[in-house]
Amino acid sequence: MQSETRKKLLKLFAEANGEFISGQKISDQLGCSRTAVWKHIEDLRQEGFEVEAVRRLGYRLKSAPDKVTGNEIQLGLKTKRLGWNVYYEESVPSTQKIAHKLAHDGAEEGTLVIAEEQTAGRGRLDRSWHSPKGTGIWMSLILRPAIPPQQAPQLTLLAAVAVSQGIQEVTGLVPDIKWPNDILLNGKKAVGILTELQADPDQVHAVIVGIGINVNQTREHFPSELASTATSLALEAGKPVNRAQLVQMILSKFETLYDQYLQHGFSPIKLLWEGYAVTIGKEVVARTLSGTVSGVALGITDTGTLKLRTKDGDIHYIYSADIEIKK
Ligand code: BT5
Repeated sequence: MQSETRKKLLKLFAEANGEFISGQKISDQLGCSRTAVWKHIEDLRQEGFEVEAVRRLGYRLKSAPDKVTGNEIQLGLKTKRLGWNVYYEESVPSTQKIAHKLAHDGAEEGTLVIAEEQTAGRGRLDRSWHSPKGTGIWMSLILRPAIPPQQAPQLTLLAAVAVSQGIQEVTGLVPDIKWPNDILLNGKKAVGILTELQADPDQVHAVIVGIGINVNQTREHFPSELASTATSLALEAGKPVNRAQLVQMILSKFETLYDQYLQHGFSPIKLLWEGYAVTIGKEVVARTLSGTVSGVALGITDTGTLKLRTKDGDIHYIYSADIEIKK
């Protein structure tokens, strides 16, 4: 994780917007020696940042590598709490697993675990999540809301809105949300969300929001079983998308929505969610662990549960399922 000094340096570079900052100014603002500043700059260079150093002018950040390291995410990050503790790895089995351990060991709210590649990425019910190297965003965010466990599914919906808003802002694409956790572009899955809990029966200790986003995959990246069902932002937008910038935008949107949620409850989030939802009003088949129900999706309740009306007029409340949209 990054030191406070590193975070300050990244803030300075972000504010300078590609212009030079004098070495003296940096060392004053960081409260450390010119030699220490130089060491931080060398670290950034090692990571692939291009920093130009010119006598008398100082340092200028010319470019950042196309990675999702803590340094890249924090360079220009606009949030107050989310994403200021980043745990980054090139390759991990699953960011979710690491986030669980960090949360268990007391990691603060807003801690983000992110990797270039997952070798054992997970979906719901232990299904696998395809996470090839350097192409997508594979991340897990730790939250600590004071809510009872029954309300945690609302955070999956909140996450879906945050990711949709982030995608829309950065790429101009308008995503669809399929209840509860899929984000689709042109009917194909581009994002999956997995929300897991550490909780007592009456109190949540930590929520681990796992978010997988297909960003820069080409068709060839997808294995044959996903070829017709999955897509990436780059495929839909017709151009590559900067992953670190998208993570920053999603964290900003997430923080705003999360603050609203903590202050005013789920209603404002529900409205926004409905704006992106494709499931509502459609004929759907809901496959749950206890059986299959077909009917019209009427909407979601105030707790985020899906309300279905069958042909016989019976109302079913679905807490968790895979949804197939018929028409
Ligand atoms: C999900 O599960 O959609 C939740 C995915 C969460 C992934 C993130 S990545 C960061 C964090 N760390 C993890 O280990 N996981 C989280 P579910 O609704 O069960 O969908 C899983 C199904 O989606 C699979 O059975 C495949 O059919 C399909 N799938 C797998 N990889 C995909 C991909 N990259 N893009 C689109 N669909 C995929």
